[in-house]
Amino acid sequence: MGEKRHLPLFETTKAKGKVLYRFSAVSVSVGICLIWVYRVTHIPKAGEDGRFGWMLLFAAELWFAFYWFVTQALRWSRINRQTFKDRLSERYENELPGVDIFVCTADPIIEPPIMVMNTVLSVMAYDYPAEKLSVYLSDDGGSEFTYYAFLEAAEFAKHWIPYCKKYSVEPRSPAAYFVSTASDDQSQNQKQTGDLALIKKLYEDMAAKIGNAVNLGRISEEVRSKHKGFSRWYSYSSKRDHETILQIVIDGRDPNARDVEGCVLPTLVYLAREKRPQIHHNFKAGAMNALIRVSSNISNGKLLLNVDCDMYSNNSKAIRDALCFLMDEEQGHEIAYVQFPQNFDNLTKNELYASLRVYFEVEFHGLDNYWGTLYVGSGCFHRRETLCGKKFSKVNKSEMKWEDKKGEEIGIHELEESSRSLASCTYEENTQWGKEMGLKYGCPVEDVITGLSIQCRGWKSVYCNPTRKAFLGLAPTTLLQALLQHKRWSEGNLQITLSKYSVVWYGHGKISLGHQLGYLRYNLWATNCWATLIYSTLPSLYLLRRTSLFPQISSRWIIPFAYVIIAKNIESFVEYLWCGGTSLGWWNDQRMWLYERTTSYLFAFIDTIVHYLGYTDSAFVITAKVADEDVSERYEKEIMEFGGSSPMFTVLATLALLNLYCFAWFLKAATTGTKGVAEVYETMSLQILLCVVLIVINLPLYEALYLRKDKGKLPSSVAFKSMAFAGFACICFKFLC
Ligand SMILES: *[C@@H]1O[C@H](CO)[C@@H](O)[C@H](O)[C@H]1NC(C)=O
Ligand SMILES: CC(=O)N[C@H]1CO[C@H](CO)[C@@H](O)[C@@H]1O
Repeated sequence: MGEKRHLPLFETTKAKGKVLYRFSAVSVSVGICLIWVYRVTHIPKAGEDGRFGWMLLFAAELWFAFYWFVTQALRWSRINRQTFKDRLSERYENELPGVDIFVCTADPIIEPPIMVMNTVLSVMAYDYPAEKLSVYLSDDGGSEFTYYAFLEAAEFAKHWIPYCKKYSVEPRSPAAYFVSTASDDQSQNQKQTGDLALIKKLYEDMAAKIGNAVNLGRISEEVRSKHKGFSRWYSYSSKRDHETILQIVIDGRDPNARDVEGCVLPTLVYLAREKRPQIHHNFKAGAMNALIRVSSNISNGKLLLNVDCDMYSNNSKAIRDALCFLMDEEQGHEIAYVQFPQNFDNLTKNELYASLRVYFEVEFHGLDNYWGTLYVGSGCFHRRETLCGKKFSKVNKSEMKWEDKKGEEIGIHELEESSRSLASCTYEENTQWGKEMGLKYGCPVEDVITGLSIQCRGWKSVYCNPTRKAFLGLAPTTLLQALLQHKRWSEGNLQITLSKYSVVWYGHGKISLGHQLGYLRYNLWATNCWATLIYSTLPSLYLLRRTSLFPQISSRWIIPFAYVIIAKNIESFVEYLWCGGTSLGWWNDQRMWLYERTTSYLFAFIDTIVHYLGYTDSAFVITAKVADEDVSERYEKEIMEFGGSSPMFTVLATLALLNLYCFAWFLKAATTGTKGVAEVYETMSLQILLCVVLIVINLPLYEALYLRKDKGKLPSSVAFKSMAFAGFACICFKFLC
């Protein structure tokens, strides 16, 4: 035993491919310096055409170089971590801490109750002692339907959990499990086939009941009379105005709360915190803080897990993975949280709208090298104490072990009653909640800022990314959704940069330089819009005037440009394939890179500035249109969705058309003009290449403008506007400027 104590519960290894990567990084940085030298020594003279464009391009290149340097901080040293769950069980099986799991939902229409219940069921069925497990559903929609679905799920869980344990099924979200059994049915024996049919029938009954209630738009009187909890909705007036609704649906301590095999069930709690129109509710951060307080009164687990309502657990042992870090004798007491990656269940093969693949497969492994993983709001295990504001201390260590509750047993009604006040909307007045305690308020990416403040209090964090993904959610399935998601992220991150929580000053002296750069990579997302806009318009526009902004093809200065372009792209291509993507996926990723930077980031940047100037209303009112039924069909076929008239689409179409017009004009002039064709190509080759790449990457957009007939094409209003803008810009640039 004494020997074994010294074997750690987790191990850290260096990622492969470091030498090759570092060589390419160093050589690219040499190339970048040469480009600067060229720019500085070849500035067009005053009065010569292109001087202004030259300066702008140089500024864009300086920015790109700076940002490129920042991203290298996430790649320089990458590490992987492995856990040893068998050692954990051997040593601590009886001392495992209580775990409180928070599932947050906000809207029964956008987040259908049946999907939410699959997530709830998947986390209820974790391979973990049920008496130590509690699941809390925070329903910011305050919806009776979600509550009803929750009651039905609690009934179904009595069959589902024993079934999962008996046959060790994976994954434990019923919907995902039934899909996986449909494709392989060899693995089951006779008995299981029978049980499977039975459980599937039960699931379908449950889904049908929930679906019926939602479709009817009401809960039947029969159901209402059976569950006293519905009486809480008598005083309910709207989702923005109601008292706290809190129900302990399954009380784990109750000897009658057993599954069909007679085993203990996890505690299950429904919470819709109090909402009043005049009091700000702070979105998800507010919901999380209410959950932290309510759960401390009911189960008070030492470990908290929060998941978004679409992120079901795909690995029933994930809690044990997290505990391997937090209970490690050597380093565990320094670790505040364990973040898992966000993976998606419904990506198509070539990831038309990109995914977070490179972030989570490459960059987070680099951040982890600084013990500095970001908290990204879902799939994260926290120590309760740290989330409640505890500073790291070497002396006063945090224990992550089970402690029996002392004191008298409180009845369930008293417990509900006392917990209810903790979720009232005035509870936080004059407290540190939202500031030093719990998740921080006032930023669209409250999770990132919360993670940073934990790290600045001296704690470490860990990134756990096993091959088999622990959580699977839903990725956006339309272009607009994807762009809006990135707008929200980049806007929140830019706000952090400009706030008192900016890593530059807030993190100064508290976290390492590399770690700060790692944060900056995300915090400065939005700022990329300007350089990208310059690069995707100016070189093409200067084609119209036949002004060259790059070295000639025969000049030696072309070499650094060519090298940086080629090496950078090969590197990102190889990296993408190495993370498990496809070649076409990489190409789609490049397109999304361009689209995000020229719309999401631009709008995020402008909105942030407008916000700082004191205007509260967003400059752009962007509404996501409700998708029609063929949207998912087109998504499966990987046809880009441009339906809906958003200003974002106008920007995209204008940029795409601008490049097309410039190229067409240039071609016509070059072939009929007086200047020798060869000479034109000789001096303008890089500009032509850039323009052609921009045109090729925009092919799906031209198609949506001119060729498609389905509902996902660009609306004609957007088409006219963008044609006018692009044409106007070209004419102005050619003749007026
Ligand atoms: C999800 O879990 C299943 C096993 O149940 C596994 O086969 C699959 O690869 C996992 N999905 C991902 C994306 O890792
Ligand atoms: C490719 C894929 O799995 N698409 C699915 C993504 O999720 C939506 C909503 O659940 C499904 O309708 C799609 O079929």
